[in-house]
Amino acid sequence: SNKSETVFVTGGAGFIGSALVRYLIRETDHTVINVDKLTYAGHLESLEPITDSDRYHFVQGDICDKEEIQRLFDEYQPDTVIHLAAESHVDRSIDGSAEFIRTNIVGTHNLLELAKDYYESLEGERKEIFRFLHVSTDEVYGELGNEGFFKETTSYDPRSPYSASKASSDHLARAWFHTYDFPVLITNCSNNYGPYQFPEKLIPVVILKALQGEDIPVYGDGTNVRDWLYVDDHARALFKVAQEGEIGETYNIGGHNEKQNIEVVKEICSILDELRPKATGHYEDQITFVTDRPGHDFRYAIDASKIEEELGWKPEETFESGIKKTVQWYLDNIDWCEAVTENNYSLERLGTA
Ligand code: NAD
Ligand code: TDX
Repeated sequence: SNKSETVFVTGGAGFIGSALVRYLIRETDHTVINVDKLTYAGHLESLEPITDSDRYHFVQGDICDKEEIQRLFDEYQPDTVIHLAAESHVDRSIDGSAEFIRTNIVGTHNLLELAKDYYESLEGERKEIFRFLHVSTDEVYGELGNEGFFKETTSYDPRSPYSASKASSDHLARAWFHTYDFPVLITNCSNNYGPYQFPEKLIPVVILKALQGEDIPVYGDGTNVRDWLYVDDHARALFKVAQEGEIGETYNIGGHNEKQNIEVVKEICSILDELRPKATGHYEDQITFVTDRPGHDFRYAIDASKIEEELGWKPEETFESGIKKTVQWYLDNIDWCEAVTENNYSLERLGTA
């Protein structure tokens, strides 16, 4: 629809959520309500490029908080909900799963319940256009061997506390569609990379460790395969599914960029050799093979033909161009990295508390 709508985004201060919010403010005339708890992974600095827009509103809130979320639906009357808030890091889920259960499962359940109540209170066209997009991951499908791709019909087989919690939330979202006719859509996307990714995920870890002259940690033998998608391509796909997807359907999103971890790491090292040469030696010399992640999924690969054929989406960025842009972004934004990793981060500093 071309009419101006209100989009309620959860987790909009995170990596993908902030890319989506920046996209919505820049490329559409929709109003955006960004509800984010600001955990260690949420940073208002990532929204600075659009914070001045009068179509952008930030609320610090927890998706598990019933009264607050209900109040926000009543106050802002959204037309679309795009739910990204989650605990997202596999290694953290292995060290402690409680927050993953709380936010990803209990929080999603709470949001579904309150969004359904709100939806049922709508009438006429407002009710017809309402949609709830639940944003998920390819990790719910488990791991692949050397062959094959995840399709929307692939059986769920999550193997980490993180992916098990996401699988659970996907099942809840799907149940709300079948049981209550609540207008849910689900997306399952492969590994994202790009600007503003928190320095705990592989690509920013490699860039920052390399620049700091530290060991670059590669789990196991580095042959595990991930399918990489530039984050802005994901943001565009999410908006397209929210607008044009068929209610009750699931869409896999991926970039056809399968790479072994070691290939990715070496590619980043060689880009850095070019952009920021070391006085002696090469960044590759810092690569260190470390103890493997427990239950480390071997390979992920997405078959994205459904979203490509039915909705006409396809990635714009190649891995080669996207990874260069990403490395350059981290070189230019070391201050963002310092801000998001410091503990005394203050809301007042950004004037949006
Ligand atoms: P992220 O960790 O960078 O951001 C998560 C955001 O959610 C943070 O801003 C955090 O403050 C917020 N949040 C956490 N708990 C909350 C709560 N209880 N209430 C409100 N806000 C809360 O994650 P990301 O990488 O941007 O991922 C976003 C979503 O996309 C997640 O649902 C994730 O499972 C999914 N996903 C991620 C990838 C990827 O490669 N990063 C791939 C596919 C799907
Ligand atoms: O230091 C590292 N060394 C390393 O070899 C890190 C942090 C990771 N790895 C490996 C593990 C994985 O095979 O690199 C690969 C990518 O690791 P992560 O960046 O932690 O991502 P992954 O575990 O694949 O999960 C990501 O993609 C799917 C996101 O974190 C999830 O939120 C998303 O659902």
